Amino acid sequence: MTAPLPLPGRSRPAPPRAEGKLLTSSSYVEDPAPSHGSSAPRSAFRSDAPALGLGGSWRFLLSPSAEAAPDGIERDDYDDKGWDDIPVPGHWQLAGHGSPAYTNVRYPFPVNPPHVPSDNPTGDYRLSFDLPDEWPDEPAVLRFDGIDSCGRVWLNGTELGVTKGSRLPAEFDVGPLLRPRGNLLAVRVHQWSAASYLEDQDMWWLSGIFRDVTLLARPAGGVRDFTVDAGYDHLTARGTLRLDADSGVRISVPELGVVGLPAGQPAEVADVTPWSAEEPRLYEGEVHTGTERVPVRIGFRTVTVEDGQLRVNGRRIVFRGVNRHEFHPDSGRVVPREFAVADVELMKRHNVNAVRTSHYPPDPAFLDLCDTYGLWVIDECDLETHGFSELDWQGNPSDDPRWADAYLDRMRRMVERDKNHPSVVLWSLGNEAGTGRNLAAAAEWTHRRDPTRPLHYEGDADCAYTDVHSRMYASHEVVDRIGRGVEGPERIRELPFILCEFGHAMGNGPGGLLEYRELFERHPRCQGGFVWEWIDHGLARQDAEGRAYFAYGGDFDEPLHDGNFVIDGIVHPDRTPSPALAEFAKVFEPVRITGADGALRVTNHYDILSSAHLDFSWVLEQEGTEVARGTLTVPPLAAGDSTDLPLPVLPATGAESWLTVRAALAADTAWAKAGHVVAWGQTPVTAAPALPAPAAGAAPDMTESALRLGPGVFDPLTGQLTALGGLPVEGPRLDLWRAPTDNDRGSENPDERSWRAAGLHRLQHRLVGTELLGDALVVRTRVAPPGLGFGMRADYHWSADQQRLRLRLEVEPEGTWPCTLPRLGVRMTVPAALGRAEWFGRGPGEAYADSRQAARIGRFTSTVDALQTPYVFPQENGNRIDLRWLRLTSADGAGLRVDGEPAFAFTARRWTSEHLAAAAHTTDLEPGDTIVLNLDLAQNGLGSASCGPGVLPQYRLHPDSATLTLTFTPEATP
Ligand code: IPT
Repeated sequence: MTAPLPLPGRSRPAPPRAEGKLLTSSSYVEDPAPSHGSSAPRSAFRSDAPALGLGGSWRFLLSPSAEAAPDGIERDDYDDKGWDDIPVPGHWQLAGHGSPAYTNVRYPFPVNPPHVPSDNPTGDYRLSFDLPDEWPDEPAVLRFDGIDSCGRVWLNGTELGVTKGSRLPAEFDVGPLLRPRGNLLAVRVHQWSAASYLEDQDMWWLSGIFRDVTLLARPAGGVRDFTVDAGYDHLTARGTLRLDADSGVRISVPELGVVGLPAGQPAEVADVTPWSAEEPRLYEGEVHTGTERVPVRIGFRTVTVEDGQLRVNGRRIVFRGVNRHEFHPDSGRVVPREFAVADVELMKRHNVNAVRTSHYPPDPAFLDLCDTYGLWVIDECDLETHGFSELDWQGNPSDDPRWADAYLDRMRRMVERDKNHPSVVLWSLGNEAGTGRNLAAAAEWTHRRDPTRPLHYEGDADCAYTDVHSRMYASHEVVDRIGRGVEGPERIRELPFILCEFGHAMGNGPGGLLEYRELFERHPRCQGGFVWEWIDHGLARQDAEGRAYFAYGGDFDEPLHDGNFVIDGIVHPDRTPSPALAEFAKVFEPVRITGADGALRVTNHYDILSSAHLDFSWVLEQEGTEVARGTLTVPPLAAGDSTDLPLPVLPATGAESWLTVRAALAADTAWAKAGHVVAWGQTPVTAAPALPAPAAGAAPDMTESALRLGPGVFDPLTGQLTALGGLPVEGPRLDLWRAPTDNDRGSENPDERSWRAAGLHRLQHRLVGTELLGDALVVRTRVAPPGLGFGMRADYHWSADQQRLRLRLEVEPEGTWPCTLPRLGVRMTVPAALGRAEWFGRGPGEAYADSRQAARIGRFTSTVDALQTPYVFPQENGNRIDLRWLRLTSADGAGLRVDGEPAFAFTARRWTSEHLAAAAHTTDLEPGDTIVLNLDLAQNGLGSASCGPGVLPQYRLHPDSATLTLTFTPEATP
């Protein structure tokens, strides 16, 4: 007899099952009830009482199911020699055990609540630890900041309880169980539990003890918990400080002259500086008893909803926000502190003023950073049941009484943990969890527990139990209707409105941020929003040749996955900014500098701050080269104010010249040094002089194999340019195609589908004829898709002098075109050696019709390689716009210059659009032996249809007659 084959995914045979008899004690796994055994939730604080971090290397065993996990792991004498080591905090899938899986909406298991797969990967963790010598003989708690998804905990053989609520803390009383030496902590973690039904966020499924584990001494007579309520009355500039805590607990804030203020007794403080995201003034103090002292940082602020507006300290605020998931490309939802700091600093440097903690409370340390640096926070509960939308919301836990306790438990644990953070200005019940009584009950509890903060939940479309109207991905038109008060039921028309998600930043995009800003400025009740989302969740991997790339859904052979929908951040996985972040920073800059009619206008768009902390300076550039600079005296402007100033006295300039005015930090801040530019504006000073006379006069010279015109050599049979002053080239030919972006492909956008249906990716070029018209060569073509009747006449008119070759391309659509065009321009190849670009036009970064605010007029240089934006999922990128001229040169400085009449856009890459479109990862892009150069009149805008509205009408590129004029000049080594 042969041995049975092991079942895939099972490292050991499951124990025999006896009919009708429960063999396991893991029934808690499928219990919708929340944690048990843990103590009442309380504020996350660190006092002067001893604490012992238990992070580090633990012992670990992964079993394929709860049943297959070994018995007795909690016992001292259990032998874990055969186990592995694993870092805590961490996810086991990122430590070589099992693999990550990504789904957006769908649960990766059958929807049969509260049941979960019996193939339920179960990770057993063991740690032995000693107490430090000075550890007091006192009560203590063991604190877990996050276990995904369900953990059963034992200390020294005694079961402490079970915790669910992956991104929420749990504390267990352990005092009497502790030993000075040889404590044994054992934790059994299940990947799936009933709680998984409440944790269906759009992200990787990753399990384990992924946040800190800490042992905290709890001194007798110490501070059990406390709430600091620090309100601010903007009419009197007075703060009110009130401590809620057990009697005997006091608060002292020496800076304010508050000494030993007892709990329950409010104190008025005159002339406090309130806390805001723009000026995050914190007062240091202590909450104390005779036996414990807790350092606290107090920010005075009052959040209200009044007259249909969300106000802080009496001021209307506008969220220029991002949705932030916790993510690191190596460690998943374990975000080391320096990366959280990097996030916050990057945000602040890019004019982000708010964070929605999508869709769960972050590591508590992140909120400390938000307090310190100044970010408005919507703290969102760890709750999402989105997968039920696939079932028409049938069986949604949000309306099922079996889950009532779990909903309350989650909200309580978040609110109690984070209540003392001034940065948290709104609570959010969760995300995409439909509607139902459990949400209503959680809302009611929250309102009662914390009347100082309004409540958010986008799913409550009628705002039956929330305080702000919130939507995701509403189009500009809908936001405008909301702003005008003509959308939706009466109740929501009276409330402030925010876009809890907008500007879906998947791949190249979003387009249309500027037009959202305009709506936030036009309508007082439209109070901004949160771009989706901060960071691409790409996991760092290497291919067979050791080349690094970022993985997304499907890269781990998941049977069910949602591909690259998890790659939708405005920073790449390694936190390098995507062009969208620069666009965000420019669109939402807190000061606006514009020029018109020989004057400058400066407007302060901060919600609170005056402009006094900024220095203004100007630079005059002639054709992108600096000719003069100076400082600009701008009187301090209060928030909302504006001033007009004369232009500085400028020297005369001969070529096209622009004045750039910058507003920079006058002094160092926590997040940037003095000199950091927060805003800028440009105004033209000298218009481009008349173009030099077009290249003409060189007569065509025809031999059998070549037709020469000035520096150009053409194939007489095809009319194609083959060389330019000794440089082998191919093209230029009409090109209408681009490698579709995620937004072109978006489900709500028919663009890519209609483009492919129209055959724009496989156009055929028919030579109609070549003729010599005087000194000009005219190549007439018709470009059209196979199988279809419409097409485009494209006539190339070539003229030249001895140095320059000029192309006037005239296009004329024929027949009925069914769709917009991805791009309109020409494509050519040039030698691979021409790897350096210099241009006068907009830069330095990529820009598209509806995402071009960050690109300024200047002279820029880049290598061709650095022109590429390495979107995790390859797609059209790297477009530079409004070029007056471009030079592509090799290392010796020789190459090619292209002048526009008046301007053009370009991309240059070492592969074609077709290669780009076919690539699934950046490592699929192999440099070819030429550079592919696209010179365009225009491209279609980007929009944000990967999840949201498509390209706004004014940015759509329609087939129309058009002329593109370019002059090519070969350049010798200087
Ligand atoms: C919305 C989700 O809230 C968010 O988590 C993310 O999935 C986003 O979409 C898309 O990336 S829900 C969607 C139905 C609008």
